[in-house]
Amino acid sequence: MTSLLVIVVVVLLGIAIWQLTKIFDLTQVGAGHASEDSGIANPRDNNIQGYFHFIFLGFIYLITIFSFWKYGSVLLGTSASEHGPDYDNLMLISMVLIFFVQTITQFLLYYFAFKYRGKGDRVAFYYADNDKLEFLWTIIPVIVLAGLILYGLYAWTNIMFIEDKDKDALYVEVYAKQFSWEVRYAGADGVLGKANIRYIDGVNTMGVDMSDPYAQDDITVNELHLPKGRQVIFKFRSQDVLHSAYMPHFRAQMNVVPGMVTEFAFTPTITTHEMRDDAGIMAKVDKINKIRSKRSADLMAEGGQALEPYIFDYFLTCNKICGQSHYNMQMKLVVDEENAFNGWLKDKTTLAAAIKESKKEAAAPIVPMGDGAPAKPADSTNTAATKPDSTAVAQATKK
Ligand SMILES: [Cu+2]
Repeated sequence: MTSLLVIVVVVLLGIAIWQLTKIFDLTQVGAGHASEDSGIANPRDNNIQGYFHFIFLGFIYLITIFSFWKYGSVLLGTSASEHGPDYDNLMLISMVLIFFVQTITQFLLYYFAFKYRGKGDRVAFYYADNDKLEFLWTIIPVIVLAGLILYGLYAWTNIMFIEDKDKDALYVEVYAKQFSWEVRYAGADGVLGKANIRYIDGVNTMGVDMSDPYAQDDITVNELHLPKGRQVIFKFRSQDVLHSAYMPHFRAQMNVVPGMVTEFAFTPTITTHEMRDDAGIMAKVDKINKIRSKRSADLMAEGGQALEPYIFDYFLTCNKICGQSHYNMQMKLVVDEENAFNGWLKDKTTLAAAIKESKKEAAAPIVPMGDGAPAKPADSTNTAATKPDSTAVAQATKK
């Protein structure tokens, strides 16, 4: 670190000395020493600079086209939530507008810089003002921006306004901590029991207040399952630092803030299975698997094991740099048909039962199984089993 600082200081010192010599050169102007490299632009310099503007303009256009061609495929594909198309529309309109305006204004900027480059004894033309022009270039952006902002506000309120539309919304708590997620379902009563960090104890890793009657049927898991076509109201809590729950396929993101509950709601519209047949997703999966098979070949050449092919799954990921392992803070997200979802949830043990079980286990002497390993609960997605869910997605992005 110290040597880096020394290098930076030496470089800065070098630049300072170089600049000082330039100032010295400038003081010599008009003292009879003016030459080709005097630092004063001559007509030839002005011409070269004028053409450079056009080269730079071409560069901007080309890099834009190249980026669309090369990276267009990494944009978010089909949205899988009810509000998704509105969100995408707002994004598209804003981007098209920005793109259109910037293409024209950049051209004008560089064209005029070229057209009025220094030439002979041409001097700047003094032009005080033009009311009509000023009015036009004020009123057009005002109208366009006002329209965009109003439309944005309308879309934003529609997305962010949470109401239990069908009185049948699913309440889900998403709990963030360095560096994993946990999920709690409200159970049959549809109400999440109170929770506080002080109640964290053993298998009660989310600090649910077990004296609250509403908490008795709450279910904690570490894989997020959602039913298609039913509104899901999320309550976010954080145990430690600021996280951000990001579900890109659903166009959903909400900060997860320690000490408070944040909310978001959406209705999933495409199940995981349906999304796997989406053309855009299939292309992405193909691309990932091509990279994987190449990597597998290298690994096997080194005597390692081949990577498993990637299968698409939705995911919830942290979008706030929250610490060292932030990059791997992901959770698998599954969207099922309502029946399949209900079946999945029905099989889960409630937190109350898990606590009871763990107390019983703690009281009983440990009896090792045949292979010497302690007995494990059968259900691996229940948090009560304290087994981290390392999903395929988390593994796929880790490199
Ligand atoms: Cu995080």
